[in-house]
Amino acid sequence: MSRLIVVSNRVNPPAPEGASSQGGLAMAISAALREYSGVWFGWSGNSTPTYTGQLSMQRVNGVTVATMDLEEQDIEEYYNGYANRTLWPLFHYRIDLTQYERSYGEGYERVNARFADTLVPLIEPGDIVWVQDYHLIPLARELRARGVKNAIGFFLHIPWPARELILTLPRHRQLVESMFHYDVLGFHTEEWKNAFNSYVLHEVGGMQLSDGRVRAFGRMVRPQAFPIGIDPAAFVSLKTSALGQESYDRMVESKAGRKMLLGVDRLDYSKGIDERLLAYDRLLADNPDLKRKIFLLQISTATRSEVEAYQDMFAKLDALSGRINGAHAEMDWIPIRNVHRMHSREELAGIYRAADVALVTPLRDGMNLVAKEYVAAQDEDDPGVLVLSRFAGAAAQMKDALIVNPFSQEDVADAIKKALAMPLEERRKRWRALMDGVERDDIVAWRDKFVAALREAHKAGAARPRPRIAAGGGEG
Ligand code: GDG
Repeated sequence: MSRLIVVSNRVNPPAPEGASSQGGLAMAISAALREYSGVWFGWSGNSTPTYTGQLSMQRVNGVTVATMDLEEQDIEEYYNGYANRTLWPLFHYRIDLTQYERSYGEGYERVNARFADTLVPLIEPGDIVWVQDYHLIPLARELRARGVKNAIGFFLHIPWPARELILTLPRHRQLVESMFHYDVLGFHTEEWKNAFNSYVLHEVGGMQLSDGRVRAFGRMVRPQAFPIGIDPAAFVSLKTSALGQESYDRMVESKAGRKMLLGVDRLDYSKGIDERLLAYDRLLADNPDLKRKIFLLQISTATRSEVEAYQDMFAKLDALSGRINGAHAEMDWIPIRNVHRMHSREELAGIYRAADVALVTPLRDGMNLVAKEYVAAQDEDDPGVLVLSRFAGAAAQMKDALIVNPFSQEDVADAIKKALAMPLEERRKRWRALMDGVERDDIVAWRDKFVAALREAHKAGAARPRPRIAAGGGEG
């Protein structure tokens, strides 16, 4: 059996004391690596005065982890710069926040080359390499340039933007060309995949084959949608664990008979937290009878504090929730509980379970796992209602949620009212349909489908002579 080598910006192996601090994605990757006896390679998170390319190998709970340090300048230009100040906002449709600095692009190329230099000696014939996310888009090109012939696949965890947006990126063509060195390109949804294909067909004159592959730049690649999932069984055991039960009981007690709305997000402008709060403000202003009968628990945790766009977000969020609380609160009731602390996964599962309505209203999101985790944590007999943005990748699968336009306060407010009034029978019916999807398209299905598609594509590619496509025909 061939080994699996997973490459991501950061690695997150299972903690020795157990897996509860690990997210679903990290757990799935760890499980795959144990199964295929592979290696997980990435940046250590540490800086070094000068780059040495030295690998540090460790075995953590059955998973081999290989990490390297980066220079300060690398971290600033590649990670804080190109990844989080350029690609992240651009791919989330925020060209107003996107910074187009040449030095960031150069740092990105340099670090991808460094990843390749350090990774190449680890790769053995027959290994398959699975690269994760927007930090490492050109990695396959760098590996191929160093003679790597193995199967290499890429999965993008964030949206692929519309063609008109990516044209604002200097050297967009080079970025896309580098993706043709993979065998498979994975996206969460057909929509993101189609946006990629649209660029290839209309900007570089590529063509789509009847089997779904696309051809351009004299190469062929298979773009395909692989919607990521969660481990639903793990969520059921998290919510019934001692800590999960304790947090559920605490929440139920503090609800004091009121209905609870819940938001759980990394504090990021793509998640639509301010817009959600404004919709809730509107709901309270238009429906004073709801006051004292409901409240919103908004949990927003810190992220990417090095990047300016994130620095004043807490202050802004606190000011907004303070204003809304000031406008509507009564002596014995506060409309918003605004919480910044991280919770353990067990606590989170108990909180999800206690929430009557989940508000998952990003302005743009690759998938959104919170939507799936909320569904998995519900009690079958009395499930809550999921209000879900049409701009989350999850909306393509979770059609039995109340689908909203997060840019419209009225639309979100109407959906909250509908959720609060929904009869038990309808809640159960919608939840069952949602849960069936969460169970079917789980994290293991995502992983196994990707690995199978990568093996298949590489086998087919190896059996076929690589086409030499003449210059012209718009493919250069
Ligand atoms: C990217 C894409 C895509 C949140 N607060 C706490 C906590 N969390 C966990 C949630 C969930 C995760 O963070 C967030 O996942 P999302 O999917 O919602 O969003 P991103 O972090 O932006 O992830 C996204 C994903 O990649 C996977 O492909 O779905 O679209 O943007 O798992 O539970 N976890 C703990 N305490 C908290 O307070 N323990």
